[in-house]
Amino acid sequence: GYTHQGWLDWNNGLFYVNDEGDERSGSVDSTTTYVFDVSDIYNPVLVSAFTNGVRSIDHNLVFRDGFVFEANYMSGLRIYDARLDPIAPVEVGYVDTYPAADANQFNGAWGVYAGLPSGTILVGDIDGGLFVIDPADAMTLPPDAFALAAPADAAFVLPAVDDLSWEPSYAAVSTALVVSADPTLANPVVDVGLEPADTSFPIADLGLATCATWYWGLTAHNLNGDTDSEIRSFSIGAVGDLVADGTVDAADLRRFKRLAQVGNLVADLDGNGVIDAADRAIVIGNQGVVCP
Ligand SMILES: [Ca+2]
Ligand SMILES: [Ca+2]
Ligand SMILES: [Ca+2]
Ligand SMILES: [Ca+2]
Repeated sequence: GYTHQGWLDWNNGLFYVNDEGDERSGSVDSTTTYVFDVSDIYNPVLVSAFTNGVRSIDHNLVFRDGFVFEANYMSGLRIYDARLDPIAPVEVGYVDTYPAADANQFNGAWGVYAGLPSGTILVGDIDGGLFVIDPADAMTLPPDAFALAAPADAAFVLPAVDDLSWEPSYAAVSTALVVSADPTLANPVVDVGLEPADTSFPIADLGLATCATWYWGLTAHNLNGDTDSEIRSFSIGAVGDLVADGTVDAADLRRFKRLAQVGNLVADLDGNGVIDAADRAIVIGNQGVVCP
């Protein structure tokens, strides 16, 4: 290889490094940049390498505010989002300053500057000259696909303790959580905006009716479009279905007693702040109720 240049992410103790020899020598198939952990400066460790799958050479890079901006010769400016996983940045945009080709040769962009207060990116191109780029205009891809985590599809939940959870979506600038009684998420009863880094939401905070099945999904958004998750369902049993399985029975009464013994307010079924005979009466009164 030929180690050319790099930039520090001070917060994470990482050093992003361009090797401009690996693509030429054939030791890698596509543009590859390396990440070193330099939090112990006397013991740097190569922790990962990342690629965008394009066949060009990486030359100069700048790290700023969680993004890696690279001047990658024939493939131009490449922008990687390192905010969610600093050792596995994901390409979220580009401006190909050398449209004629993407080979591993020394034409195109070889300098990048990301230090302007405005956030404007400057790129020097051997053939095309100076490019002045608003990174928002370079974001060319919608957010990455992402999976829902929990609960499992069609599971029963206990709203007082269970959360909805999911993977983050790279390159999202906002995320919406939608809950509906309809399997297509039409007419949502919940449509709440979240931060892209949020990966869970308490079911209790959704204010959903009990004895019902609910459908949920998320949409990740950025300037280039929306990426929807799958749609899953979960069901909430009758009040007192403390072993969440859709039926209120003796097992729920046993669980109520255990929760009450330790003062766990999950057993405060009427929500008045104390666990007492009134709560126990709810579990007993609902014995045999099957929901939804
Ligand atoms: Ca390289
Ligand atoms: Ca190109
Ligand atoms: Ca039950
Ligand atoms: Ca109570």
